Amino acid sequence: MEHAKMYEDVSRRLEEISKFPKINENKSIKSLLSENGISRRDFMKWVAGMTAMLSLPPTFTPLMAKAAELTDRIPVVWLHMAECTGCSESLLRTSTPDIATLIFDYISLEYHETVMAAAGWQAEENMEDAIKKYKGKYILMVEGGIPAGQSDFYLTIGAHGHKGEHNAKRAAEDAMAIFAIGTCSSFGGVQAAAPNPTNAKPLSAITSKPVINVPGCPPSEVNIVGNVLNFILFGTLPALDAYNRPKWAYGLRIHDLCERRGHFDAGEFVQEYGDEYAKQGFCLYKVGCKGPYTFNNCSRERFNQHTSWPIQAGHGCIGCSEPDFWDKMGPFEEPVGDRLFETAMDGFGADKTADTVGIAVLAATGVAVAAHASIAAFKKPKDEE
Ligand code: FSX
Ligand code: SF4
Ligand code: F3S
Repeated sequence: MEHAKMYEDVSRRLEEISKFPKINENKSIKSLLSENGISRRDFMKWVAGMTAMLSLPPTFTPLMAKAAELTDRIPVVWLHMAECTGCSESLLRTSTPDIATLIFDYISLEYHETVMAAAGWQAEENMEDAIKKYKGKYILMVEGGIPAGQSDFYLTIGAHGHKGEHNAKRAAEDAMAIFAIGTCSSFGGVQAAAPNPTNAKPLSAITSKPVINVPGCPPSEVNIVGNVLNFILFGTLPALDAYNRPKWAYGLRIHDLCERRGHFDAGEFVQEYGDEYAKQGFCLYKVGCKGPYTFNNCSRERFNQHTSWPIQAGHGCIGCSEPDFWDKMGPFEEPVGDRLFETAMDGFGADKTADTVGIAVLAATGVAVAAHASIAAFKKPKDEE
């Protein structure tokens, strides 16, 4: 779509959303940010970063600012299934909450099982109330794989002892948009690893509504909040890859923008953890880095207010945002050799080029990106199931 037309459509949409009632009458995102010492200047800097992250032109920055301020009209219902709560923890437990965390904290107040005060009957009532009050107007975020084992007892929740699957289906029915947060909810994750004793499934397997996957174990806070902003701006599904991941976040491999990439191309590898080359920050490919097979933006966005990420900290990427990573990416500290992957790279690994640098590397990279692009173009998301 032409930018001017898109700008107009988005402005109109934001105008509509600004008529929605606020989640909390006494607070707005604006007041929340100033209470937390975040200046307008810091906010606009953050907004400009989010605009670039979503691959929008800089002229969209004022619209993005408005969208961020309007997050206080969009309630979130956040459910937990089978998982470690790492997705919530990574967002909520930062020592100095940044803008993404504050916004998220605010919009998830409506119903978030980790942070709400209610328990037992009261908690169940709160969920039912939120679903009724905001019917068709809330974003559902689900963290965790959904056990669908032969027995009902793999995941029972709350005073009625409902199955997790029951609650997820119920909340999905009336949601305006659905996000599977984390690899567990997107693909099953660790608990779906062989032999998958609880028959854990991705969220997309239990609802016929579209589910946007935001994988990563955990995903970064910017990817979570970026999806909310994208939804507020456009109200439609973003461009998705073969695994229903938004392309603005998962369109490139970790390897494509890795700070150690120069060492990979120069054939400079850490041979074992703690060696001289590790101290020099050489490439971690030979100690198992799965960055060449993994589509995510950690190398660009990092974690904890952009301070660091696995490879910067000295360990290879373990491929945590890919389907079945637990079974397919292991052993995590060994290279994959010539094993074929069912990732978007479909077997075009970097393995053959790790020792033969130069033109071969460039060719392999071209192949990888092309392979990803063509899968994304030809496979419809539902074909993956
Ligand atoms: Fe944990 Fe979330 Fe991993 Fe899963 O993250 S960080 S096991 S993706 O569902 O809590
Ligand atoms: Fe970075 Fe890993 Fe690629 Fe090396 S193999 S450049 S450490 S992503
Ligand atoms: Fe996961 Fe690799 Fe990023 S392990 S957090 S996708 S660097």
